[in-house]
Amino acid sequence: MELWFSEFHSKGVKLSIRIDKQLYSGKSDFQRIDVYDSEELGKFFTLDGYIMITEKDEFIYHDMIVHVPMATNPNIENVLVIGAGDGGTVRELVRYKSIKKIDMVEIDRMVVDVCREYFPDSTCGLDDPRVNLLFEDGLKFISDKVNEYDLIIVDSTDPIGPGEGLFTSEFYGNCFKSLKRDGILVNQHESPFYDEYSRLMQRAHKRIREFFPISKVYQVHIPTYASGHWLFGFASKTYDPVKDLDADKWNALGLATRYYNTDIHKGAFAIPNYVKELLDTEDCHF
Ligand code: AG3
Repeated sequence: MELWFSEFHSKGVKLSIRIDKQLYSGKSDFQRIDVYDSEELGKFFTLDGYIMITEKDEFIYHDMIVHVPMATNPNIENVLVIGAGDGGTVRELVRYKSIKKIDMVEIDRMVVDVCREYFPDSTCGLDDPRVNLLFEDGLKFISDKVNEYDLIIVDSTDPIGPGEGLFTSEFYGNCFKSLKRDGILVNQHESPFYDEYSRLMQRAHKRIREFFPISKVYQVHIPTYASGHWLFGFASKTYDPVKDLDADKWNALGLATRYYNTDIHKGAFAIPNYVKELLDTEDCHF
């Protein structure tokens, strides 16, 4: 008998993955967590039925959420990571010797526990002495922080369920306040393609740009996310991610990466016309 995992990417489209077996299923206070093993994509885990990472393509997401801001400002020392319970984002951050402190705020301890067990290649950076792992609501955590961080990375779930607060104007305003005067905010920004997702990404962009003088999106190909076309948001107080990139400086660090390079960095900010229109439109009422 064949076993298949399916996730709807829109009402009429789904992605199905043949699985060898289900390795884990549990319910935390916040969400359902499932871990599967598959021949094609390796192990993968879902939250409330949505794929978060697969062993095969997680490097794309984590390279792009981390190395784009780190290459834009090589002087980043204090970082706040919100969400990111699988550890992949912190794994990439700890490769930078220049980083002094990483506060990682994940609402769901069970996600970290499960990932430590099934995805040790992702969680391996969490025990770095510079990492301060806190199990709290990111929205609450950030509310009293002022002028503290050089970089905030929001590696959240979709804005439905526990991730909802991390897409609100209140949260983005607090991010602005918590960042130093040349701070950068990067967030996972949903997909522009299917309507259900593109509405969420339009709304996120509209809210972020009310606070940040520089607010862009960049794109990335993630085969296991809806449509495979995903966006990250890059918002900042001073740095322009393309003009201020010092490619030679980042390349001199000698970090080996499987997806990111400084050409991809620049190219990722080249956005298709239909996405530009979605981002520029004023007539989305949220
Ligand atoms: N963070 C979740 C990205 C959003 C996925 N959404 C979806 N599949 N509908 C990924 C965690 C990686 N650290």
